Amino acid sequence: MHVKHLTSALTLVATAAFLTACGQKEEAAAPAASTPVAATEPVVKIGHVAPMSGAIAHLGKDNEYGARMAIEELNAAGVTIDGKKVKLELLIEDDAADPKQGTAVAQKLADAKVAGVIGHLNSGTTIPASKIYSDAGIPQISPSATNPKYTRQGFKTAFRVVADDVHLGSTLGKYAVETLKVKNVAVIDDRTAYGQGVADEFSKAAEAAGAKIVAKEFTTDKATDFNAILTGIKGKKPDVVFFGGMDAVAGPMLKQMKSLGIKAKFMGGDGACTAEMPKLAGDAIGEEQVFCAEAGGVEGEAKVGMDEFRAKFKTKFNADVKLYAPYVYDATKVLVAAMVKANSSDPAKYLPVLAATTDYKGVTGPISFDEKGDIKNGALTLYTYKGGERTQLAVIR
Ligand code: ABU
Repeated sequence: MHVKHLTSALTLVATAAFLTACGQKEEAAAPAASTPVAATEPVVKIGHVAPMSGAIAHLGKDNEYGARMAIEELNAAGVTIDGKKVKLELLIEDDAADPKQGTAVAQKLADAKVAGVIGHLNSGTTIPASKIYSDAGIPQISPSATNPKYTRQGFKTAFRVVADDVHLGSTLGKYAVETLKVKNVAVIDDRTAYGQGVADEFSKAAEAAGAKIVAKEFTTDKATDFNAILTGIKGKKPDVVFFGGMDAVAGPMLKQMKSLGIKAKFMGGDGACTAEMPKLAGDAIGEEQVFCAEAGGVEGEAKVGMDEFRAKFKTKFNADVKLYAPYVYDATKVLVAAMVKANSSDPAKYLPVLAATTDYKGVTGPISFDEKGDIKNGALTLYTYKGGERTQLAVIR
């Protein structure tokens, strides 16, 4: 078992006698020496990593809430492994969306002998951290990292419950040309593993569908001034600007597009497809001007579970789901379901059971993993923004 037994309470009569001898009063009655002290529940530690500081801390918090909700529900319902009721404990770490900090906290979690890890949020941290978890034999499920490389390194410990950037970028590129009828495309990325990857996939698909890439620019995930890039792009008269990056950069970019008088549509991958975008872009987010896709989704009857999750989330945290909280919630529950099924929280024992997960019924839809650890038959949800709200257009498989 990969569980840690907490030491029993050490409220001994001898201690009480010592305190009394020293003239101190006992604050609480100590049990008699002969009273059997109930052993505390074994603890199963699960790591959660996301940026809890920096520009996308709001998305890290969203992910953390998803994990907390799952852990609290599981503990309340009771989780039994190997005949013992266990207590799940969430170890929350901040990687600040920084690859170096990502590997440092991954090592910290490996040293703490966590049974599994949910995270990281960003591809740029998830990929380097995955080597550390693989070396330590610790299963890792990313609920949001979409760069394909994550699950293509041959690590048996790496899983993901969302579609990847190949799926995202190619679907958005095709949609831009075939549905939005754009001809001239400008592409900007933030030089992160995610941003550059999704922008490249978008460009390939848009070109293959007949569009012309009239500008290709890059910035960083910390930039705030895009005037030079956008001024150059304006001269090329694109029908759409695609941005590979996160909402914290996309929002100000949209504001600067508006002040420069660029009337092009704006597209982004999942990182720029958050409920926070209207807040970040303000009135620069035009009606049906912005199009993006989340790397998962459900519709029809299957949407009931997702809607219930969103309502529960709102009540519990007094906040709306921003992006990937439901996927974090499902990832956490899938991880624990594998431990229960394997009757062990020892990674070596439950890892094969996790890999064999088939049609787990999550709020984000059914979850099964392919041989790489990717979700099978992953969906995408296309969105636009109307009346200051993210509005669903379609779920695509
Ligand atoms: N998938 C968008 C945000 C996370 C990432 O892949 O970097």
